Amino acid sequence: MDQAELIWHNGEFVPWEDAKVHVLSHALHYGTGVFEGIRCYETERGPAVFRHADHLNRLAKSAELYYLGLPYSPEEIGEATRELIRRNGLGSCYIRPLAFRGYGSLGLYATDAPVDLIVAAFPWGAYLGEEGQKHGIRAKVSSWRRIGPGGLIPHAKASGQYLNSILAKTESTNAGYEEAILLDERGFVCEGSGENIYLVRDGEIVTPGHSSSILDSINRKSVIQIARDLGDTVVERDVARAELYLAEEIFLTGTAAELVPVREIDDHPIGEPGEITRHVQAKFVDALYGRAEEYLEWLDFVEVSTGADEPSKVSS
Ligand code: PPE
Repeated sequence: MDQAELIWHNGEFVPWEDAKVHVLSHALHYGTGVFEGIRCYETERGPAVFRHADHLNRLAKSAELYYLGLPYSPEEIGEATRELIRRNGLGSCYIRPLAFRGYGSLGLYATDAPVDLIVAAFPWGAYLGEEGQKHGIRAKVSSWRRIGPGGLIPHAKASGQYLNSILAKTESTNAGYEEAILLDERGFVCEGSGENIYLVRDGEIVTPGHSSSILDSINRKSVIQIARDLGDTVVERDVARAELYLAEEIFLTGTAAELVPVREIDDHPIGEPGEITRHVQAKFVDALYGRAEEYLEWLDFVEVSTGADEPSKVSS
């Protein structure tokens, strides 16, 4: 992976290679962590974090749902993140805050093990490839079902839950596909291993709703709003597996992946990205890079000193 200089660790900026934990940290054993995937984009007005507050609020909610008391408020984490981007001298980058139960005790009721918090920010390119963003990817419905609301909390972004995504992603990659699509416990379409899914059927955008075990996604909210603002109809409802094969267009969204069209699913051709996918993608990318006036409020600009107001040194 691409490294940066510093990582924020429990309130301190430490060198990348020194950001370490004890091997008996609780989260290593049980997956007791919650995290975020956030992106910052180099805009004309400098680096800007996309929907920063929404991501940090989701982090706080995920922590609460898994009984992890966050040692810092979303505002403090946001400030630390902006400072980390400045100190690392980053423009476009991926941001990974992680709160996890650290070293102190093992066992399942380990409330005396502290909750540690890190924020890392580093360069990370297109998750499913630039070709994928342009021409679409090949996906496969997984034999693994997405975790259900009866056993875990699909709405939350918790570390341990990702074993489910990893099983699906590994299966689809080993079978030669670029992404896995998981069905929910009922057998309806849920989402990708790290992205939400949308189909175009009879000219309307259809996407599974909150009762389909989807993550409470930030980009899904953005894309639904963008599509509606563009005049498209968006319907949130259960989606049957065969509808994937019958769809006119399919695309995925996620922070790491951004908006990625699907050109083939379970060996059924969908084709090159269609008209609706293209216009939503174009506006979405404009929003990410601060080129869409109407969505500027989604950006948290990182003030970077230009050095202009530093006293100039006059040589004698
Ligand atoms: N579903 C899952 C399971 C998921 O992990 C993500 C994000 C999404 C949907 C889309 O959510 P949002 O980013 O809020 O629109 N996946 C993150 C982690 C990916 C990884 O491989 O790590 C991400 O995209 O950052």
